[in-house]
Amino acid sequence: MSGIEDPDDDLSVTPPKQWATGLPAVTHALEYSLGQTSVRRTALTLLNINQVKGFDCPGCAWPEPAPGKRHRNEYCENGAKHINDEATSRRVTADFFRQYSIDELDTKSDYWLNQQGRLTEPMVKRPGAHYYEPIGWDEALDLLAGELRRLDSPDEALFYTSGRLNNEAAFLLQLFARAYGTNNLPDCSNLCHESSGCALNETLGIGKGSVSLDDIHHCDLIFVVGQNPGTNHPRMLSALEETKRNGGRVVAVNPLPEAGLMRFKHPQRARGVIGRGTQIADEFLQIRPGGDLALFQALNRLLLEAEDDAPGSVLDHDFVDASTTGFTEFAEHARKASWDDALEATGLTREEIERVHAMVLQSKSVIVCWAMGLTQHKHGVPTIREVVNFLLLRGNIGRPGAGVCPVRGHSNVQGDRTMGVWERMPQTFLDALGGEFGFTPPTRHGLDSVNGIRAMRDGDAKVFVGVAGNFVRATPDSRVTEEAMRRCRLTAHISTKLNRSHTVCGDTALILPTLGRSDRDVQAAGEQFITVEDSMSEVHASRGRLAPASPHLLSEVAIISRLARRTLGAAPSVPWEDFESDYDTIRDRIARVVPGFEDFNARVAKPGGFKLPNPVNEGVFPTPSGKAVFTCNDFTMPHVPEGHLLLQTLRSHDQWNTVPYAMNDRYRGIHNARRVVLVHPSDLDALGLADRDRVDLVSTWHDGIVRRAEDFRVVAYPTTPGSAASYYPETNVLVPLDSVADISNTPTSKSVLVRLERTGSAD
Ligand SMILES: Nc1nc2c(c(=O)[nH]1)N[C@H]1C(S)=C(S)[C@@H](COP(=O)(O)OP(=O)(O)OC[C@H]3O[C@@H](n4cnc5c(=O)[nH]c(N)nc54)[C@H](O)[C@@H]3O)O[C@H]1N2
Ligand SMILES: Nc1nc2c(c(=O)[nH]1)N[C@H]1C(S)=C(S)[C@@H](COP(=O)(O)OP(=O)(O)OC[C@H]3O[C@@H](n4cnc5c(=O)[nH]c(N)nc54)[C@H](O)[C@@H]3O)O[C@H]1N2
Ligand SMILES: [Mo]
Repeated sequence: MSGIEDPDDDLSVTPPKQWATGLPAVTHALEYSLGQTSVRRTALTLLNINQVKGFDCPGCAWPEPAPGKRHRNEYCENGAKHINDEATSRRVTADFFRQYSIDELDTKSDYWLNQQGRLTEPMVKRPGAHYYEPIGWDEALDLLAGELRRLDSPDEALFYTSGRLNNEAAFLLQLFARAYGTNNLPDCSNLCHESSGCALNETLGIGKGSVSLDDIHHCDLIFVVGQNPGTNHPRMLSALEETKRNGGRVVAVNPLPEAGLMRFKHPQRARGVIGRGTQIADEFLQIRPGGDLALFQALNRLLLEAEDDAPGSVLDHDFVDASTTGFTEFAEHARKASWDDALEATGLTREEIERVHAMVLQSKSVIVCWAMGLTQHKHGVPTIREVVNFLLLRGNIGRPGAGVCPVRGHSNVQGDRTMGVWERMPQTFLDALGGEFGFTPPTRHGLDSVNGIRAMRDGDAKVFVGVAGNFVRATPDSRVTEEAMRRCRLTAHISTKLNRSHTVCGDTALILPTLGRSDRDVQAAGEQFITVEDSMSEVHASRGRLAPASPHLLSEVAIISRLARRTLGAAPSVPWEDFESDYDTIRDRIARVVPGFEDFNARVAKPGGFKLPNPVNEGVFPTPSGKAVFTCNDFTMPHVPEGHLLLQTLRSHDQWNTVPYAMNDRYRGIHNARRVVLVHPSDLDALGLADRDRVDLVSTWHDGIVRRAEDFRVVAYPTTPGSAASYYPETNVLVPLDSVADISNTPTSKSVLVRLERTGSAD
């Protein structure tokens, strides 16, 4: 047996922390790492994270400082845990799969599956079999290629990827899918920042953020909205600390008083370890979930009224006149926004909003950062459009210290989109791709993640290929999704570690194990590096330094190239063999297809790499009118009937997306348990519940289906009254597949209507 047990569910609760990081963070990271691998491997991985000649931290997409300014330990607690989870010395071998049937593996927790270690050789589950068995690479890839060729239409295949994939492999994946004949490239962005992309593309003409690290350091005011940086982007706290040192101020907007938003102790500075740390938020707005559109609309109305009182002193008329359209309609609409609606939707007081308004008036340069707290709501797209209105009014876009900053999740999620991993790439990109490789890419939009599930459910998609993610656990309505996957003729996963997507199989299932970011990658032409793009459009090289987890692993580039060659044969003429042996040859092609990558190989060889041009910062808005667009946005707050709460599903401190690393959520004071639901004490009283009661979470949706997550423990917690919070992926079962954000089709993971059914009392 593997010797790894699921940790006991033994909940204990301590008061939420008022500050993030400091010495305990370093200790926690080392503890986890040493539990996974040797002292030597731990040291080697940690010394190479985010260094110029090392590898990019796969933890998140927050940028590194310029080469000369990097700390010798340019990583955070959670990045260190994440990389050592990959560098683990534990191995999943053919013996392991002989020991456990797939049904048995399916009863194991996400934690247990991940703790088994790195996958080491290709495995297959044949139709009707109950066990995975070893298979050679040639046979595995022939099998997959054969199924792809046998489909009636290329649109019956789905190619899912997470933003973990590097640029080179991402470029090849989308080239392969399109040469094969489909735009079915669902990705984790569909579940993540799609709302940001939709809103920013429409209003600014580019779906990315506009700020650099330097802008963050030198802005006067920064909003951190719907984001928990202490856990999910810890290095952002060093940036905010610098902002504060330079005299900037911070407004945090969140239903939860997250530790990292309050106070920060820098783990790599002496005063961070022993001192009181830096106060981060100058103003904390404890908002109702989904209330952000109303908040920014109220701020916009206040700005318009302030301009009425002192004409010419509040709005940036030169900018608005020269660089935007739609101001008049927007202003008329915003002036009608009612205070009653705003206060009801936000749960804030008028004084709080006016205080923040005064801070805005005192600030020349303003940045708004956000993450999942904005994107995963029904009106996520209009909310982000309203944020853009807010910034446009005072010309806070395209100049130093100002702009939009959607803080990305996966380390290369932005790069994958740049490389063409999107089911709706613009025609200009498809033309350039087809021109370069001599074929005509399909023009019909492909399926995104939610539509991909519907297609599998309905029998319209039959082959699922997943790269670098855990589709079954990342997606909503777990039961529906699992059923949909099981209907497939074939499911195949290119992965580093075991996860639930390997235990929920189609008739045939393949596990194709691959090199991780930290593994050395040697091909025919010698040692290779890959590239990634961070949240601020910086592209740089990443080189694995460790001996690969097994001699049987292939790189993602190699797997995709070999699969493509077998599936497509000679047509169209793509030099897949050259791509596999020398990644420079891929980058030469990227340079010819993707704007901004001219002379790619030469520029990425420089320490620190290069920054992609962002037209917005040159005052150019690539929208149809050539100007930034003001929009009119409305919202309907979800109706929360009596006895119900609005549940948000989020990350604990000890998990990386679908993978729990331990059972603790240290900053929120939750220990040794994940099946907990955080509820405001006043709601507990109203619902007749007591702290630590056992409950089932039952989601209510108008399709009448009862979705239930069983056996949770209630924890009294200072969240906004009326709302609740619980961890993903355990709660994905509650998110109805059809409950999605308008326009972006992103599941509303931060807005799930639930009631709590008491099943027992505190023990
Ligand atoms: N350690 C670690 N790092 C990670 C990840 C990880 O799992 N672990 N995941 C990576 C990925 S893919 C992503 S996308 C990012 C995610 O980064 P985050 O977006 O920080 O992740 P969540 O845990 O989903 O937290 C959402 C935050 O939004 C708040 N929130 C919820 N609803 C609302 C609302 O309506 N309004 C406002 N203003 N706030 C709201 C929640 O209280 C919470 O603080 O992190 C990345 N980094
Ligand atoms: N309810 C709810 N659902 C959510 C969210 C939420 O907040 N609430 N957040 C959503 C968000 S923001 C995201 S981004 C998605 C995340 O969804 P995914 O990106 O699909 O999930 P991950 O957990 O990051 O995937 C983990 C797996 O990736 C594989 N892997 C890791 N590194 C590598 C590598 O280098 N190469 C390869 N080939 N494989 C690798 C390992 O096998 C590991 O088991 O989940 C979404 N789902
Ligand atoms: Mo994400």
